[in-house]
Formats: sequence, structure tokens, C-alpha cells
Amino acid sequence: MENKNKKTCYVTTPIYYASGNVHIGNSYSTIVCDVFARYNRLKGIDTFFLTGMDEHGQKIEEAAKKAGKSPQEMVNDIAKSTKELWKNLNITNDDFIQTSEIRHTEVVQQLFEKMLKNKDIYLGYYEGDYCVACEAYFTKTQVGEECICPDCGKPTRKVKEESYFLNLKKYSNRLLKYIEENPDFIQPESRKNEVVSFIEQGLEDLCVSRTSFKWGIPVLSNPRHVIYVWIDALCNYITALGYGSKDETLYNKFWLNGDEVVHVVGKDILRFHAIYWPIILMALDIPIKFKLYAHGWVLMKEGKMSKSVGNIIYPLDVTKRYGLDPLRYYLTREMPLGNDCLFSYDRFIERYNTDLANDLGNLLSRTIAMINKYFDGVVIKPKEKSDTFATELENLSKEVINNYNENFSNFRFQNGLTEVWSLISRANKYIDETTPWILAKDEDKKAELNSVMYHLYEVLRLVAIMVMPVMPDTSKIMFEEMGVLPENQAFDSLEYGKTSDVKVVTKPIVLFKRLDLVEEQKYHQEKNVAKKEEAPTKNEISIEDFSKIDLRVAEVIEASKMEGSDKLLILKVKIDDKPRQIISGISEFYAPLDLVGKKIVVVANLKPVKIRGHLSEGMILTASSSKNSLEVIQILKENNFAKIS
Ligand code: ME8
Repeated sequence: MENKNKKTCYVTTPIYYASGNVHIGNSYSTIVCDVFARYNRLKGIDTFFLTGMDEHGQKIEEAAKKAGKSPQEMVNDIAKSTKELWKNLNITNDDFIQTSEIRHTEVVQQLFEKMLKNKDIYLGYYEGDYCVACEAYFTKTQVGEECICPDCGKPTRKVKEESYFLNLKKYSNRLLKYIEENPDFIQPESRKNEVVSFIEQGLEDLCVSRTSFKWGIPVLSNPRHVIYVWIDALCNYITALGYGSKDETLYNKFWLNGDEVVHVVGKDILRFHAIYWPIILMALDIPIKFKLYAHGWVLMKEGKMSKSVGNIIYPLDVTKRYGLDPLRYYLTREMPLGNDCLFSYDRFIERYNTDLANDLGNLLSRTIAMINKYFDGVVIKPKEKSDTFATELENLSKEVINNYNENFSNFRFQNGLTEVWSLISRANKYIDETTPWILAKDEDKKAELNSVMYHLYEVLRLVAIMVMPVMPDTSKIMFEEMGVLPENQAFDSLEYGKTSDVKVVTKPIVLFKRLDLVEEQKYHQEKNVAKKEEAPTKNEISIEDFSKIDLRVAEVIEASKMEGSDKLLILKVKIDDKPRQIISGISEFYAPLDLVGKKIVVVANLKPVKIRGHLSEGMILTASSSKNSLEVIQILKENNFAKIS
């Protein structure tokens, strides 16, 4: 339900790791938050929109060392370029927090001390496997014999250190009760169920300090320890509002007494926000004011974007060629709340041509051209009653406005935009039904023709208002082209029939120039080849090194997905008629059935290991192809089971 009494809104993005360039995946989180913030502001709701950078941790310390900079220098450089990027993407954040800022670090130290004092945090020992890339500890079962991180696939490190622990167990029942009593706390529903079953399996106390590196916030009473990066990071949502500082005005207004607090997170970090963050707040006796919107991932056809596959798309790659609003539109239109969406240039161009160039762009240019041709650019509000088609259009507008508001206030932008486009389509159909070019031939039909122009104009005006949060520049151009009076551009004029007499521009511009799919495909292919050529090869190895590898042809007999893993497949293969099992991280690139019956190449003398409890006796050879995908190397010749190395 839309909360009509809402007066304030606080919306936050995840704070991004300061370890590299922000790609279209992270930009998605920021763009949807911007859409939400703009929408709320346009509705007259006092809105505070926060984003920022997560700057501490071993990964960042190591990246800085590699770059020959101090960690502080490196994170400042990255924060600077990220701020610049958000400006380029028309992001309207009210603040940008860096977790290395004193306004944050000092408060986090105090909060940690408070939890220590209240015995919610205690000192103990941690022994286990640690993944630097994910900044997380894993159990033996999770990393297997091979000590591989179950999340990112990189090797983990053995560590034993004195650590502080956050008592999660103490709060797990209270948290479950909170989730039950607040049905909209975690959205969408499917994600909430995941969280509940995770808590029900039993929470282990969380290790919340490190002694193995320095780049973090020191524990005030024991500075040998730095505070675990997730406690540090999560607290940004309140430190940025001045909580614990001399001036808590923003905290009081937007959190404590605020009407709506929304944390937008990717599904990968839901657990941290849905379990650790509310427990930290309970321990600190701060009210849990927020709700969570967990969105899916922007995926490439090969799976997730990754540097090693070479399929990362940066937002400026897209906006430099196609403009900003088409990217903002594509991302908000394609991603249903909670699910993943695919980014491909083919799909992007299809949406651009269909929705923007054909449906919206044409409706605007045709309407303006007709108003000029038949009425010298002037639109006059008709006095007589509307015809049946117009009544239908008017009724649909009312319905669309309601549904749009309902969807946009609940973060369902895809549905909201689908509604808007249904109105655009109806208006295009209205032109065909009313045939203005025939009406124009009959002097007696002048009033009827004027009415048709008026109705088209009104639909376009409403559309320009509704797309404002998503495509602010486009909406501005539409208002200019149509000569919409300032008072009729505002959200409270989102009502059919507000326009009196106006004049449109003489010559309409092309809002979105149609793209040639073949030409664009050629452009991206050439760009990809150039990118590939730039990619550095790994260090050289000698022929002796290579000859140690025993490569064999194997036939895949069975293949299945490993339960609980997005990446791993379990393959049963036959080498010289002897069966073997091999675990391979190719699930994002191949469906199991694609592989059965294929002859492939296997490293046969790799030491057997257990991966997530499954024995793996070898490795399947794959290579990256020019299409940025990972491909299994396949044998063409039939019945060839000879050793090939
Ligand atoms: O996790 N599609 O930072 P991070 C959609 N610092 N969204 C994506 C995405 C993709 N392909 N890839 C990333 C962190 N994201 C922590 C957060 S918050 C207190 C600390 C988005 O730089 C998504 O929202 O890895 C994900 O949760 C966020 O970027 C993670 O960014």
C-alpha cells in the first residue's frame, strides 16, 4: 500500500568497496535508489539519500600496497572518481560517506565499546579459514580439503587469532519475532524466507575483530585489534546522519522520528543486513527503523561480470554511446524486484528502439507535428464532451497513475514503467482510431480534431511527469518541446485535464534516434576484440613445467549441479574406460545436459581433493573465447581415447 501520510524518507545504497571501478552492477543499486529518492522528493516527501564507500579491510590494504599508495591515498582517489561517476549518472545523493572519515570512525569506536561494556561483545579465540577477497571466515566443511572459498572460489588462508565476538545467539529469537511481526521488513518475500530459515538453523557468534592487518578502525580499549569491516560498514547508515555526534538533527529527523528508512542491497549482502545489522542495533538499543529491498544481479550472458572473464561493462561505456537516460531506463525497466536481469547490448538496443525511439519518441514527434500542422502549434482545452476513445484514454490514465504510484512507492519500478508504457501504446493506438489526417480534411470536424490533439497532449504530459524519476533529462526536454507550464510539470498536477491553452515548439526534435542493430553489433564486436588484445597474458612457464601435466581425453557420462552451489557441476567421466568424478566451476556457462556425451580434455594427474565434501579427481580444461565466455575444450575426433600430452 502507498503510505499517503509519509513525510520523510531515508534511502541508502550499499557502500561500495573501495577496491576498483564501479560497474553497471553496482550502478544499478545506485540508480534505483536515485529513482526512489527522486520519486519521493517529487511527491513532496522530505528525502535524504545516502551513498558512499566501504574503505577498510585487508583487501584494500593489499590493493593499496600493489598500487604503491597508502590505503588512505588510494581510497580517497577512488572516492573522488566514484563521486564523479555518480554526478555523470545524474545521481542526487545528499551525502557521500567514506568509512575512513573521522565522523564515522570515532562513532564506530564508541559503539564497539558500548557493546563490549554490555557484554554483547566478548574476547575469545578464532581459528579457521579466512577469505581475504570476501573478508569472511568459513568452516572446514565450507572450504573443503582444498581450502577454497565457497563464495568466490579463491584459496582461503588458515588463521588463528585472538578475536572479539558478537553474541548473535542471544538475539536470534528476538530477531525472528521481529521479522514475524514486521512482514514488510525484508522484501521480496522469497528473500525473507531465506533469512528466516538461516536463523532457524542456529546462529554462531560472529567474529568482529582482526589482528592480522592494520587498515581498519582500531578497538579503542585494545588497539591491537581492528574492528571487523562489516560492523564498521553497517554503522555508516547512522553515522552519516550524525548519530553519536554533537549534532544528531538528521538522525532524529530521518531515523528516530522518520517515517520510512529503506536500505537497498544486492541479494549477496542480504544476510549481513537482515541479521547482523538488526542485532547490532538491538545491542545498542537503537530502534530498527529500516526495511530492506533486496535486488538481484545484473548478469551477462556468461553469468556474473568478472575481470577474469573480461565481461565487465562500465556505465560510461554505455552512456557515452547511447546517452544516460536510456541506461537508467533499461536498468529500472528490466530488473524485476528480487530477480536477476540480463544485460546484453542486443537487448538494450531492442528496448531502446522499441520503447524509447518508437513508442515514446514517435508519439511525441507525431503529436507535436500534428498540432503544428493543424493548429499552428496551439492546444486549446475542448469544451465539448470527449468521444468514446478519449474517455477510454482518460480512464486508462487514471488507472495507470494509481498503479504507477502504488508500484513506485513499493520499489516495483519495472511494473510501474510497464504501466506507463501501456498508456503510451494506448495513445499511439488512439491516433490510428481517430485518424486525425482524415478529420483535418473536414472543416466541420475541427473541434473533434482539436479534442484529439488535446488528449494526446495530456497523455504525453502525464508520461513526462511519471518518467521524471527515471529519465529526468528526457522529461525536461519533453516539457520544453510541449511548452508545458511550470505548474503543470509538478507531481501534484499528475491529473488528466490540467492543461489549458498552450503552444508547442514549431519543430519537434528526435527524442531518441533509432539505432541500427547490425551496425551496433559490429561496433561492440570490434570493441571486444580490442579489449581482448589488451588483456595481459599470465607469467611464462617452461616446457618442463608444462610436460608435468598429464592431459587425457575423457567422455562425460553424467553431469549434475552441486546442491547449494551456483557455480559447481559434478561430472562423472570415463578415461580409458575407467570412471572418475570431477568437480568443475562451469555451472554458469553450461547446463549439465549440454556436456553429457561430449569428449573433453582432463588434467588427469592433478592431486585429488574434496570440494564441499565431493571428491574431485582431475580438472577439466576450459578457455576464454573471444565472446568473453568460458568454453570447455572439446575433442572433435570420434573414438579417440589416446593420451594426447
Ligand atoms: O558488498 N548486479 O560492496 P560491493 C547488481 N562493501 N548489483 C550488483 C552487482 C551486479 N552484478 N554487483 C554488485 C559490498 N552489485 C559491501 C557493502 S554495505 C554496508 C557494505 C551491488 O562493492 C549490489 O547491491 O561488493 C551489492 O550488494 C553491492 O553492489 C556490493 O558492492
